[in-house]
Amino acid sequence: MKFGTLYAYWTHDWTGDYKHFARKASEIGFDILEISAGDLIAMPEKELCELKAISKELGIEITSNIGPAKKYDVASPDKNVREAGIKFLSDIMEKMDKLDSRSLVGVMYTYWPNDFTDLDKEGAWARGVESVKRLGKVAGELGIDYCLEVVNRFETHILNTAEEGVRYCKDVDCPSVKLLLDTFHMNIEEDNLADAIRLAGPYLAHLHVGEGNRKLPGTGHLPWRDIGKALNDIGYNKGVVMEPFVTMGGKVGEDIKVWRDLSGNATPEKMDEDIKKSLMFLRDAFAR
Ligand SMILES: [Mn+2]
Repeated sequence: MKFGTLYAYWTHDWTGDYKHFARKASEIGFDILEISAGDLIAMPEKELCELKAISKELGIEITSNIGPAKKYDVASPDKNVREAGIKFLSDIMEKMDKLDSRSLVGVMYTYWPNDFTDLDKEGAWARGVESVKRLGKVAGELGIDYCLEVVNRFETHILNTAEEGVRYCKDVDCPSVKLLLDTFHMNIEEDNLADAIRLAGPYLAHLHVGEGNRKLPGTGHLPWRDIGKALNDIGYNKGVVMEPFVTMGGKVGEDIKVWRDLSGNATPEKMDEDIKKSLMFLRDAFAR
């Protein structure tokens, strides 16, 4: 398994200096830095090349995360919106190819967060499947894993459990279309986290990790050794990426709903120490 973190642990904006965060992630001992895929669209060629060069030099893999805006909803009842979404996500994958980022992860079967004004789940499912079939083809041609994130009921009504995720992947029926499970969402929706991972089996191609309150793994009550055992049972060898959200402020704090400090008022130095400790804990808990 390869271990990583989302850059947003260190910032309050859904963007940032990824070269800086790649260096930071590497210093702490990570294998992966996860960035905002939406940023790649406007990123000049030169910057893409520089980020690619630095990540290669550091031995850091870049994964790309997206929660598409409603205007790019590939499951929208409006055909023009669906087409705009397919173009947007295809353009992102072209940029990812230049960056040599081979995993697109997130809610790329609809938009995020859902506003729950249209609750036609069946319709959104069927339209999304048709769009994702086309996107999966683009992903396959570029050698990208297109990992659909299963999220909790407060963020979408379409995919809330691993069982739904597997059913959706089977409907799409495209080898590049896989699943992303996230322990924070699973803690809300699944009966048993380890069983959900076993159910996802070969469809699982990315894992987000965080405690039930999105604090660093190892600081709360989630059954990390059981999760690790399930991952080893299915022969999981892909990304395990933390998404810790522990400080208030900015668009990140607002979107993630961080209304209090969860870091223990940590200094920047302590934040780095804490994430390093969590990484060591996870590597141990997930060891075979
Ligand atoms: Mn996630």
